[in-house]
Amino acid sequence: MSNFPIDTMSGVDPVSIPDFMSPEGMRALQLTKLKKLVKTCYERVPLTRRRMDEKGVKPEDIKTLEDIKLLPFMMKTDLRDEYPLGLTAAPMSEVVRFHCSSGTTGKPIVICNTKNDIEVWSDGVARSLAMDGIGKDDILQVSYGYGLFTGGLGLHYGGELRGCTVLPTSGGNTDRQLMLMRDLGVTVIACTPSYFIHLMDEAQKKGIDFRRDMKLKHGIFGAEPWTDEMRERIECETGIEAHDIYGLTEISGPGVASSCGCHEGLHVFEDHFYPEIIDPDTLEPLPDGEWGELVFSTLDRTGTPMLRYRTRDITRIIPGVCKCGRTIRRIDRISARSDDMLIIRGVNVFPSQIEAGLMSVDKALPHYHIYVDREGDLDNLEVKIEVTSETISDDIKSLELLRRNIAAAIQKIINISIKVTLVEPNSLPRSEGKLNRVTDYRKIKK
Ligand code: DLL
Repeated sequence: MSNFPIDTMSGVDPVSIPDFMSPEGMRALQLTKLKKLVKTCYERVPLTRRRMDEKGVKPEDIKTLEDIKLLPFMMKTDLRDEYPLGLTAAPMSEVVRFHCSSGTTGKPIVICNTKNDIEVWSDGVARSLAMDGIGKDDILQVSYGYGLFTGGLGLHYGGELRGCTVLPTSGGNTDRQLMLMRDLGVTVIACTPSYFIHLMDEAQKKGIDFRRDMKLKHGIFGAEPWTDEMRERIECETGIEAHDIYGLTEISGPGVASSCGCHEGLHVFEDHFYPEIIDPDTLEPLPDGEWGELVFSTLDRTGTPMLRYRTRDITRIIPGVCKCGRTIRRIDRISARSDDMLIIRGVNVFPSQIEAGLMSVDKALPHYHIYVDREGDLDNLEVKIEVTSETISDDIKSLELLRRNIAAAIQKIINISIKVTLVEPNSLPRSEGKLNRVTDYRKIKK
């Protein structure tokens, strides 16, 4: 994008210049863009206008960035209620592409992308790739699904903008994915972490060794929660560097935030996407460092602009400056969505806590599924975990010891008793896209 008050910075890749802006320069830029966004939404989105009128706020009342708290929030339910195009701010002649996200229930939501929006989005992806040292000498295999889901096309356009050679395999057909990865000397793969683990398993079955047979150096993983423990496991077994990329359809797609080589949180491309952390109960903004719900305002989007969109994702803004020298703020790894929280016997449990516990035990494979049920008044939590075929044929005593070790590692984190069951390899569900790791029979039985 060209609208930054910095023209050159020696030694910095031009696409990354905004990542190093002075905080004061960034705040000034954000305020200018926020004022414009509020005006556009007020003038063109009837729902926002109505809500601002109800609160007695006019666009002119936004004089500082802190004034954002005067503005109403937007939520996924608004996009559903206004389905399909009620929140669109641009004429349809300017919309070049729709994307949709379905969620678990009801109608999908529709997001309109103008040419400008695709450029903003691709800029976020290209800057994510640049942050990871990926560029024109890289071959990028995009194994996220292409279509209404933003993963495939997002990485595709951003990869091309970055100058990579893109291999658009989309999801599925694992044998072909591995064959092309090896034969074309792919250096970067972009897919969900769970699909990459599936590729690792299938490669192992075929006698393919990532270090020996592949040129793969980086994984651009996102679209679902995953843990640092999972990252370490992937890196240790394949020798690649695993990066975290975050985003959502409503705000553009992948490339809203991305991890750098320090792997201490994800830098938000805050010249495009203004982040806030709020207390989901009081809706009050929280100071840096405190965990809460992530809220975004899209500072540059014109098709379906979002003002204070509540993502439901739980994180915090990491205080302080990153060792990589980037000044754009960081959010912590998105380990949970408030919607994913399980309440077990009154205790809040997130699937990522279970993953962190089980990944700390050797021999536990990264394939698990969580089952929740209720007997009478008591909630039961069971975790089924795959182990290798060699392990499953161990004597009963060793298996029982392993089972207990895993249960203890998880219980140490979540503080409630659970049932752990070891199962054979390949017996739990796999997914080409986002993997659902929880079956809550309490909801199904309702
Ligand atoms: O998942 C966009 C995307 C595609 C991001 C490819 C990264 C890579 P949606 O389908 O709208 O968009 O789902 C958005 O997925 O609110 C988070 O809950 C979750 N999510 C996305 N990235 C991450 C991540 C895409 N890196 C929802 N870590 C978001 C944890 C993530 N959760």
